[in-house]
Amino acid sequence: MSLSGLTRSRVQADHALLTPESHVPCMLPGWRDATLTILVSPRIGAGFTQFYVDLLAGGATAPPQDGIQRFVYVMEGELDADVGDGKRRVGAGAYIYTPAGHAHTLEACAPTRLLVFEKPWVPLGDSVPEPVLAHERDVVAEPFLGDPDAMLKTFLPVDDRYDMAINHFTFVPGATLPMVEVHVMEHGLTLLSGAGVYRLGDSWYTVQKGDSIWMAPYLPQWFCATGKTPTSYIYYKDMNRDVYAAGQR
Ligand code: UGY
Ligand code: MN
Repeated sequence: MSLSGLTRSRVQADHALLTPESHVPCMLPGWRDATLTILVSPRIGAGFTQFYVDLLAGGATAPPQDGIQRFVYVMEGELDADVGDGKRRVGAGAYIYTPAGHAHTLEACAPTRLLVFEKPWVPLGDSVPEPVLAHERDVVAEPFLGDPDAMLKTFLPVDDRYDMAINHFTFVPGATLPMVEVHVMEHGLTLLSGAGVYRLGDSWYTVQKGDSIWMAPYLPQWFCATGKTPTSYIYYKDMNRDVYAAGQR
């Protein structure tokens, strides 16, 4: 209960910081024993959607809308995932990508929290992406632009069948993004551990585990990890499509 009327959340035309004390869940048709908390969506001006799903044991996801691809990251709990080649039981750190129109089922065996990114698929010739069911521990981290204090894992194949990337950064305390980035791609991000300071446009925000951020194209952005333990975040960006096709905001 807030008696102060204060929140760390901020919503601007070109970015948003969405902190847990201001989250409001909703129920949507087709989801079983599931509560959704929609963080980023076309309603804020984004070209993608980012949301939490809290499933009770026995709960299940609904299929995405037509033409929408989906990336699911398991934050907590356990579920049975079937992306077309039989059921597999997976836990925290597992992730699932399904191309638009690809049938799949995700059923929780215990209370489970998912972070989901969805994006309208932008076709490119005849190429079609493959579904992915994998675990973050099996992805090799690479130093970001040569900096071993900022390690990056790339969860999806980096080829032009895929029009989006989901990546995972781990920064040691004091590590930073090496420059203030300004780029055409859009981001959605959730901090999975630790804390830091995020520059978004001309504002600097203290951020911590559980916070989510939307960054519009061209938003100046920079990050510095603080605290005494590593900071990690997972983030979305659009890629591999020419700007006319990708500019669907
Ligand atoms: O991939 C990226 O653009 C990434 N370095 N941006 C970010 O973490 N804000
Ligand atoms: Mn960036």
